[in-house]
Amino acid sequence: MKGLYTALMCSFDESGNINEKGLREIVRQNIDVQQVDGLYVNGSTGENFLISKEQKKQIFDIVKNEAGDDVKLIAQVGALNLDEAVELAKYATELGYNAISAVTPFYYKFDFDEIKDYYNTILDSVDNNLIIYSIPALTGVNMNLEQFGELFKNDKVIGVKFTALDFFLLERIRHAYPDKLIYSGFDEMLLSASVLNVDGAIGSTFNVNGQRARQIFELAQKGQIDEARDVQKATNDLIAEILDNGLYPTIKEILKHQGIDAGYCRKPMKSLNSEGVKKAKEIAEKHLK
Ligand code: SI3
Repeated sequence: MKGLYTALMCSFDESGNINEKGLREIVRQNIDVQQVDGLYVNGSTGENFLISKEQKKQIFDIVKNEAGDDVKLIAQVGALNLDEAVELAKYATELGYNAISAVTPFYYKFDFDEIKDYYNTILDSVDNNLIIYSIPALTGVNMNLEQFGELFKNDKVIGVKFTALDFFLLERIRHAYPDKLIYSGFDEMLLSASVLNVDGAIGSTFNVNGQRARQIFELAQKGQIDEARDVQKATNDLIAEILDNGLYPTIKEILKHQGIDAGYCRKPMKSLNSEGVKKAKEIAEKHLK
């Protein structure tokens, strides 16, 4: 399960329905062109928290059907409704997803016992392994080293997708739990995470910049830090402009510019106005030629 995973985008039509043709094209783009090792399905980038349970299942179906066994598939099933998370975990497992992942439960201020119960409840229901999805900036949930260790006591918790700025904690987790998988979550910090010996990365910008992500990761693994830094610089020049223009809508516009039917974002996320669309094309021309 090591390697680089795209946090997969989904294509929606203007009414918010899944655009199956577009989703299949995005899957193929990631497998055939970006050549990532796997896909992380229904994460933040997939606008998971804006869609219905039935749509989540539909996306799991389409992606598995398109990807087959070409790459590894991780199904993000985390939901505030624990019954839904369990149902999705079972669903994705039956489809053949290689692992599941679940965001830490958010919005209410759950204590750690509640968080632990959430993960163990999901895992008790399926014969599959789980990757914790930790993204404190969006969830407000900050777990410490000991709490990660508590969750890791369940053998089916095989790792963490670490989307956080606290690299002291990342380093501590790496050394305390060498057998658990750590995936870097911030694409702009991939080199720094790679130097700390993460096992892989999961990123939204890999939808359009996966090849550079691989270069950074592999150069760092070989100890070619100067070269890796150059590629990270080129990557961050791209990411800075994407973030400035609007993260997910800009990635979608770049995909469209490359001939992929990436569709619209789900409301309340807005799509780009004509100026934003123009800017997205310029970003693609400037950084992804
Ligand atoms: O679940 C997911 O879609 C992700 O893997 C998210 C991933 O960590 C991204 N984070 C968010 C909030 O989108 C990053 O790839 C991020 O977009 C990128 O580093 C730009 O900041």
